[in-house]
Amino acid sequence: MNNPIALRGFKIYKDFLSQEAQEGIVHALRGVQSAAPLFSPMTPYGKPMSVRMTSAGKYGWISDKNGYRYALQHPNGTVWPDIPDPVMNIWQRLVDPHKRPECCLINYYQEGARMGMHQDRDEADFDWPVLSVSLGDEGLFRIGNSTRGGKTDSIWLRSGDVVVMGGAARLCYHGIDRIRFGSSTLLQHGGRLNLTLRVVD
Ligand code: MD6
Ligand code: FE
Repeated sequence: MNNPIALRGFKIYKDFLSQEAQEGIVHALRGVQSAAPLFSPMTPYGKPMSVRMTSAGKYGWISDKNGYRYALQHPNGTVWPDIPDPVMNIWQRLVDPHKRPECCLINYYQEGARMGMHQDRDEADFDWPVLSVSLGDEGLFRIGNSTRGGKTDSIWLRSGDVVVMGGAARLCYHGIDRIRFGSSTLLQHGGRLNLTLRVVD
């Protein structure tokens, strides 16, 4: 395993996943998405997000007119499918072999999609990191500070890269400015998938 790059306290493991490992995860995610289809969340301000989402695990992350929160059910009323083993395995290797994350949020970026600067703070215990896996097209990841604004640094996340946001970085603002649509052939219809694993309770 290569040593991670440290950027503002984020640990970035470039090329963590082999091509075969990436393909295995994409295959497993097709099963997740058939049980829990991607949907377009509405922000509490009534604007649709450009990213489509679904989740696996005990909880899924949802957003609608009532706000952002973790929910036990997909908007279609079904419980979320299990987090696929090859995804859980990454957490066990990089974070903790025993404590399991309770949510795998799946974000899909079609051409033109982006994610504004945000903190991940809907979880109960910020001592657990958030781990993210990038698949498909490259995304320009921007990292800021624990309060909004100020200087930022950016890095392109490529397919197979894994990021761990923990410690002092756990509440840093971050986002995806843009993707390079068509830069990867991993996904059948192009675009970018980002998985984030979280301990929720
Ligand atoms: C993305 N990532 O890469 C968005 N959050 O599409 C995140 O929002 C994120 O990469 C928490 C920890 C790592 C991340
Ligand atoms: Fe995030």
